[in-house]
Amino acid sequence: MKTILITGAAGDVGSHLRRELAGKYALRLSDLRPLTPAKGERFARADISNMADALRITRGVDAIVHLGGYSVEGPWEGILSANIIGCYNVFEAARRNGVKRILFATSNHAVGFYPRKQTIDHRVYIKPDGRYGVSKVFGEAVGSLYADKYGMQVFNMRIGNVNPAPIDKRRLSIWFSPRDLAQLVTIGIEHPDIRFEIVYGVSGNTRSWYDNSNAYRLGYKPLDDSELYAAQILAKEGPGHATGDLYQGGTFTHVEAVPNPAPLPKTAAAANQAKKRAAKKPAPKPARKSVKKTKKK
Ligand code: 15L
Repeated sequence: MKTILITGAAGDVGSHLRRELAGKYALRLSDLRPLTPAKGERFARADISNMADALRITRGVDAIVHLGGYSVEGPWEGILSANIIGCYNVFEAARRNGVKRILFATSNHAVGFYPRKQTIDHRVYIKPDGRYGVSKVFGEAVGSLYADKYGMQVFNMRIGNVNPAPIDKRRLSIWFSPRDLAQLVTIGIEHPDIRFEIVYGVSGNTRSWYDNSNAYRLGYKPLDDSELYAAQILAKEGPGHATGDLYQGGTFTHVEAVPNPAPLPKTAAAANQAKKRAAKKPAPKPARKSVKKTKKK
């Protein structure tokens, strides 16, 4: 039985994946948050922005499903440490530990600024819709480098929205059911010819704005289609947003117009408060300059 490391295992996607893959693989789990492992799982708490932790968790595994990091738009400090430094550390630690295969959970937000009326495939130029999207593009780029330079086998899944059922109109186009997620991940782990691939992590949705032919070429046959839920979802859909509704990334394309949805990490929040307090202090009065009077002619 293969041993698979899932980073970010305590998150939503990780929880669905653990349930779906139970018994199929020996699961090693890691997360910054605590987690109680089920039978057949092993858990190691780790901060992937720390290379020593990344080296510790990637030792002795056959493949890594890298889900760890920020999963929404958020403050740059958090994204930098978890999604940029953390992602680099996971790839580099895998290389040093001789782990050949990485499945990287990239996101629809790596290409979220494509308009909804356009169908895109795995070859389109990147169009991130926020700092989170940029961090996913970074991960795809690191994967490309490690595939070309070190012969690693990298499977990038631009994941839509993993949920037992789609939750709104936009998600009808990007819904990814847990069992389809498990099927795609299994292809990423088992397919003999993976070098560097980009696929869309979505179910076989009628309203999809992706041409997912690359996933189908590798054997993916999604079992679910969000259309089953469409009437019910559309009936309760709210008024929408002028910008968000134009683009595939939805709210991620305008999220800065509203309060930031992700809380700052404690240290960064404290630093910000200190800055605000310093900014409020009245500035010292400038020294009075002697102004020479010019004679009126
Ligand atoms: C993502 O990339 C996020 O990880 C997930 O939380 C959802 O927000 C999803 O995209 C989405 O676009 O719905």
